Amino acid sequence: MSNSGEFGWRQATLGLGGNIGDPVSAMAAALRHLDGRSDCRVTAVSGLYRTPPWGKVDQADFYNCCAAIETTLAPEPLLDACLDIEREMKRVRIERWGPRTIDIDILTYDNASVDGEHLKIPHPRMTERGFVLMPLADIAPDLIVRGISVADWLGQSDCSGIEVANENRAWWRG
Ligand code: PH2
Ligand code: MG
Ligand code: MG
Repeated sequence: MSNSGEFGWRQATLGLGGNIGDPVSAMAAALRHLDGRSDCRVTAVSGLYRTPPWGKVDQADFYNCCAAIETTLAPEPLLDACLDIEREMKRVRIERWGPRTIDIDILTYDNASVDGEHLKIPHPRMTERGFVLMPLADIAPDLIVRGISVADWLGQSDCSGIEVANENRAWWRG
């Protein structure tokens, strides 16, 4: 990724998803919003995937994507920025792993390990979820997470039912 030596700018990856209303528009708006902040820039966005619900299966299919960003925000303020955007998109969340308009998760932040009550990095379940690994491998196949590359994690994950909904990486620019 570019500019890794530029003072103050850190590399992070995000996972986005949703399955209520118009999640594709919500994810696109969220990415444009992040890119518009002076302390964040979106450097790569994956294709768009349609994914079967994971965890709680009796709900609508999700749309998922991943993004690489550069940010001067520390992990906690970056999470706050993501949660602010979720609130702005009027996120509805009734239950854990249940339906939602938009979810923005921090997957990785440089090589940092964070083990806070509200924020764990790398995302604790990212390496077992095809709906994260498939889009993440579009933009960061060589990224090492818990000692293994994203491409290798993907090779050992279950991606059944996941479909490419839009392979044009500019889908979010609108
Ligand atoms: N998010 C969840 C729970 N289950 N399933 C899919 N396919 N995609 C998601 O983004 C997702 C999920 C909780 O964050
Ligand atoms: Mg979340
Ligand atoms: Mg999530």
